[in-house]
Amino acid sequence: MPRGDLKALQLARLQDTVARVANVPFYKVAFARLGVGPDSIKSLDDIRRLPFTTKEDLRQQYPLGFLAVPRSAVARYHGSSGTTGKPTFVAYTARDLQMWADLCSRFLVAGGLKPHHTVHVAFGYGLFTGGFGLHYGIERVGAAIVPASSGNTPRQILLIRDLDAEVLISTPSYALQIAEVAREQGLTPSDLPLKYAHFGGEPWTEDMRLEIEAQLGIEAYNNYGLSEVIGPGVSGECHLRDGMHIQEDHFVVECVDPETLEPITDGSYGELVITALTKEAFPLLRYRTRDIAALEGCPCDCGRTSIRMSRIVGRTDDMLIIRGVNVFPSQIEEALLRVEGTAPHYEIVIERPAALDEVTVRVEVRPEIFSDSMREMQILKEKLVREIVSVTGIRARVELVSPQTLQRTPGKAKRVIDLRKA
Ligand code: DLL
Repeated sequence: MPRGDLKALQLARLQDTVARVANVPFYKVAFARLGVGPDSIKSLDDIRRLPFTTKEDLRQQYPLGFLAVPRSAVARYHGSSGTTGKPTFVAYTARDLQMWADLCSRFLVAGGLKPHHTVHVAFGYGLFTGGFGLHYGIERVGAAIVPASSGNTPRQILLIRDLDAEVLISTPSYALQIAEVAREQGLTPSDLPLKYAHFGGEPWTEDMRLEIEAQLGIEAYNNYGLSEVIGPGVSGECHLRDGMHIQEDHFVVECVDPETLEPITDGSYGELVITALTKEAFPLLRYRTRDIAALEGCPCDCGRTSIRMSRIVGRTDDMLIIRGVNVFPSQIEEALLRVEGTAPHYEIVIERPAALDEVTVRVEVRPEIFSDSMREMQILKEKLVREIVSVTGIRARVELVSPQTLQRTPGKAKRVIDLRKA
């Protein structure tokens, strides 16, 4: 769609959304406080007059204070995992579910999914939006689905092989686990029918993409979303894989300075703030995602006119401030993957034994490199320390651990263990 038409559509949909949420108690109070209402939105820039919505607001309105339709109109509930305390719930009308399937099918098609493909879905089917969200998107494309759900990796490999799946859908970290178990079974990438994968749900780096592609013999695509906004389907890569196309006819994505909340317009990194334009059951205005990324406005060679977002480089709540230096776990991943000899399984432990934070990076050594020679291991360790300093500017302790010792999860990997809060 030409950008002018797209902007006009966004404005009309934004006005409509503001009118629809005006009776949601949280927004009613916020609109009164800010002196805004449905008539205040004359241009897209007026979005800045609207209130932000935060995870904390969702918690305070627990379980369903943000619902904008009667309970009888709800067709499904999902929720976020709630690693800290209670989960947060989100709701969908039947029309929301149709629209969600469309959004997922669009990014899948942009990333090469064809009706003749067989797609193995290793996301959990449950409250998590990954499984069901992608499932109906694939169905909309007309491809065949293997709804494997998460866990039991040997069985996943059996299904992939025996049902000839060409496409894998999972978190990037779980794909590595599938690769690892396949290797243990003596399989090489060419023994697996996989050709493509669509990964999302957790941060990963460009080096991790290369690593997974090599290990599974696939082409891997990135897609992004979050349950509060819809689930997967906010954005995804086209075949050029140069940023994720934001589905702007359904979302307005702003990039703001997380401290001042002022807009960032020059393409540098900031917190993404998302307004859902077409959701009926649970439309949130200016949701502060805590995800840090940059927006790219120049047109993509694929011909799509939407703006694109970079990879998520971190979250405002997982940014580590180590002796005054801001560090994201993804930078540590980048440093580790630059050094030959370590496997892409790591965790970052932060402690504050005295006044200063101390960081220990535990990383697995590749089985073929793992050796009893203290000297060799010491050299590897020193290389890693140097690389971490060069990427992040901080000096971390590196602990090399034997292959297969760090915990594996079938869903999102837990990379950071923060003992300062214990
Ligand atoms: O993870 C939705 C999803 C499922 C997206 C499957 C893509 C594929 P939540 O559980 O609410 O929803 O977690 C959302 O996960 O705020 C990001 O921090 C992170 N995240 C999601 N996709 C990506 C990605 C789903 N491609 C949170 N890169 C978001 C980096 C991602 N982080």
